[in-house]
Amino acid sequence: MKFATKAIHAGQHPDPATGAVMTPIYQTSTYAQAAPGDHKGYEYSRTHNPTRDALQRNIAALENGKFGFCFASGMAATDTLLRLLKPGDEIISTNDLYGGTYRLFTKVYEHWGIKSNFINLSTGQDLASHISAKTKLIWVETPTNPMMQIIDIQKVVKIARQNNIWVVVDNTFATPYLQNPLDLGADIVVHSATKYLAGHSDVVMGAVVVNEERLAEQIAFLQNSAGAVPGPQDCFLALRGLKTLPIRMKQHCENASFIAQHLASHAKVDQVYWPGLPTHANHSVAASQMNDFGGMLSFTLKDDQIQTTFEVLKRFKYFILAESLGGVESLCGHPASMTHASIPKQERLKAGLKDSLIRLSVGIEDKEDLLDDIMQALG
Ligand code: P1T
Repeated sequence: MKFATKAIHAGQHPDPATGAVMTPIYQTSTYAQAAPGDHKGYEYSRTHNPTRDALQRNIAALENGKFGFCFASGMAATDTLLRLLKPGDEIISTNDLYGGTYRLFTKVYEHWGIKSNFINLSTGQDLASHISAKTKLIWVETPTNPMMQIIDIQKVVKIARQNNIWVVVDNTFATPYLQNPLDLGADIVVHSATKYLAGHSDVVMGAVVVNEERLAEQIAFLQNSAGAVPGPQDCFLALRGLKTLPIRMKQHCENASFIAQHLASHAKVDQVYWPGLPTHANHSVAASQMNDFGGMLSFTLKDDQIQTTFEVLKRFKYFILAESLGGVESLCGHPASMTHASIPKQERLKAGLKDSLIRLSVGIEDKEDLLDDIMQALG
């Protein structure tokens, strides 16, 4: 089955009870048993729910994986994966990543004896020298949020394999339409399904996909034991959103490309970070491991004063100033004070996250309208 067919059909079949073509919302917490243990495969909805099962199968198929798991948020998915570790274990991650992930690694898990090292994985140079016997997991975000660094997944996997370390790839920005980390050797793919997968800014959800059966058993155990599962209504919305993932992503990419090129020649713009630009530091890696370059881009202003940046952000009309990304509508954000405020300024600056950085989630509206909006906002 090819990608667009999988997006619509994988993991789903007409409802056995009624023939309903769309997977019903099984809004139930529990299931009748004829005798103790004599049931139809469903006992309690924290463990299994038919709407969630269909969604999990669908996301697994899109990621070319065998086992999918959904969670109540992207952070709940990440939290569940970190429970695979033990006190004393260490994580290596990128020096540019979603602020909430950084916060969970540093402010929550360090208390439990799990240390994280944040290094620039996009240069491909430093990784081996940071690995120790304690390193159990390498956490890759690519493209990174919000600097759009690209990390060579196969290069990371090669070093990790030599050292028996799990590689997790947060595939939120790329989606399985653009990038398939499991095919590149990663052990685990994680998503904020809140974003492109669900696609309409109406659901908060996370997802994990793996191929290895033992790892799947551990994650299933944690999903059920810790219990951060999404409700069936949200699973239905995500399933519906996924059906249009390929056509949405095509348009996101086309619109972002158009905008990135115009921003790159704008007199008030300093740097444009979009991996599809030939000037992007990791463009060739992006071109080899992604099918296109995505709908997220960031840029800095030549005038680096925070006040100037805020004035630009206030002038946007179609781009709504809001956290999050990946919906059909365009959003703009100020990472330094919004999504990445939990990262200390000196750490942010190491990755180039300046006060004048504006992040755009380019939606699928008419691209000329979007460009007009940016031009008037820049003044
Ligand atoms: O928001 P939640 O569904 O819990 O997902 C967390 C998360 C994980 N990984 C990446 C790459 C993310 O971007 C996010 C959430 N990010 C935002 C809310 C944001 O505006 O960047």
